[in-house]
Amino acid sequence: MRLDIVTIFPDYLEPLNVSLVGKARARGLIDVRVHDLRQWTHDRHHTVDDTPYGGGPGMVMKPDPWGEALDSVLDSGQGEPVIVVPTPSGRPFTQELAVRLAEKPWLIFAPARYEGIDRRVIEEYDARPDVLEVLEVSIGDYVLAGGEAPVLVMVEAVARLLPGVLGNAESHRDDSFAPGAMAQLLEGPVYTKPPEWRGRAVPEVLLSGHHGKVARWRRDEALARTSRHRPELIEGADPEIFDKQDRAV
Ligand code: 6GU
Repeated sequence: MRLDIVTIFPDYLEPLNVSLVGKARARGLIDVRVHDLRQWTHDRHHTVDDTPYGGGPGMVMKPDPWGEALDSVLDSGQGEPVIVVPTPSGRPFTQELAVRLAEKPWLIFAPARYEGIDRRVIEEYDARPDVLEVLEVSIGDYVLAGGEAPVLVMVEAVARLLPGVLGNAESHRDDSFAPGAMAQLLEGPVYTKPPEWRGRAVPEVLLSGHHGKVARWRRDEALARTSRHRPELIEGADPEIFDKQDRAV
């Protein structure tokens, strides 16, 4: 998979050299290219923002640098990319969207600072549905200073789904929010050695070697955790899912 990121803070994307994503890059599984938006400015001050039409606080990112940047990145590759524009007013970033993006050969991220990008830029690229897709995406109901941290979040969520990136192909089967057996439930607690720590014992069932009992215990813990932290996930779920799980464990 190829990932292009256009930003005024290339250093903000340095964490993409570390850990899971860094290793996937080193192994050639993903091709990440970070670009400085200011290379597509032509004035002495490398201006990327200006005051908003209609007044109001803050600054808006100018259309010209973004248009030149996106044209240049688009010209540098082939195939039909998805342009992801992080914004708190976007559609929610979910595991389902991460799975869909992980199936694409090429993602272009356009994180903005200030109050956002001049609307005409999104319209310009959204008007080319035959060759690309534009998705405005939010990572949650809170406001960040810019889209760079959301890009780190989305790239990690997508990268770990790519073939060969995780050591164990089963690792994301039981993820909270993964489709399948544990769909709609949050993951319960986990334990490792020693069997007793500061007087606290590991739940006995986990030491029993009884796979059926372990599976049922994990399911019950996941249900309890979900009703405590995310009751709406259970209320909104199809009860058939839980019946199916009952028969499975
Ligand atoms: Cl994608 N951007 C910004 N600036 N704030 C956010 C966000 C994105 N998602 C949640 N808050």
